[in-house]
Amino acid sequence: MIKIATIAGSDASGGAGLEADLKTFEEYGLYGMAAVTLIATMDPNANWSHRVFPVAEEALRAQLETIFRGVGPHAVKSGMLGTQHAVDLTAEYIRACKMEKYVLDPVMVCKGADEALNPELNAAIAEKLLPLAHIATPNLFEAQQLSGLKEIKSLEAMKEAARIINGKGARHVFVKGGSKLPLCDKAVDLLYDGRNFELLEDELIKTRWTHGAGCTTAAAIAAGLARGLSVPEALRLAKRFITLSLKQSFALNKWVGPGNPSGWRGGSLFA
Ligand code: PXL
Repeated sequence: MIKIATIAGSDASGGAGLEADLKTFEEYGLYGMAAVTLIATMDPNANWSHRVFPVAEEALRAQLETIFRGVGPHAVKSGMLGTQHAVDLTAEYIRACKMEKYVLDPVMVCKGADEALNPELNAAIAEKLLPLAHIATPNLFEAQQLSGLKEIKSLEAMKEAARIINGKGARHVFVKGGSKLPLCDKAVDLLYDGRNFELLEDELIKTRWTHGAGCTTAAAIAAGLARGLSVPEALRLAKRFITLSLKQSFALNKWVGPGNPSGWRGGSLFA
């Protein structure tokens, strides 16, 4: 059995965070494990506003010890870390266990909460985690934060950001333009491997319900690497996976809706 782990926040609503990661790992036929960095809740009595409850350093270290030294995953993905100690511990275990297949999803925002979660953590993510990442998967906002560029509204700017982020240590940079690139009728993402750019395009799924799409994409990339795919192969498969997931997205309530990681199956056991 191929084993894979996520170091991420728990999204109590189930669409993003480690819940999205574990669902995705399952779809890829892998054995998934999770180290919880924080618990994110959303308040139905306050317009779905988010609260974040960090997990204490000792409890996170104990989880990483279980996963890395107790089991030994083939690949690891990190998502929302939320605290300085979570950044430090992630770096410590990835480095000490020589984890090659590490996908860094530098989560800085939640959809529906536009402001950066912990601006002071972004520098720590760049400094401590980018140099360890086999692939970093920033969206446009995160690429802007990590590169220091003022705005990213074109393919040229995405390329420039990818170059800068590669220069900070990430071996591959996957900038997720997704639906956010202006004047574009495709979902466009960009891979840079330090030498060449590859543009990945797929159909643009027009839906409001995209909660967890970033988490799911990064989890699918890590899952592809765990299964032995090359980086370009893993990215292409992940992109197909998220497109099919978004085709079956749905509303949880009036505020939020996730994609469906089982969308690729095109049906249901109970159909
Ligand atoms: O989608 C970003 C994200 C990541 N991780 C957790 C979250 C969210 C957004 O809600 O709750 C735990």
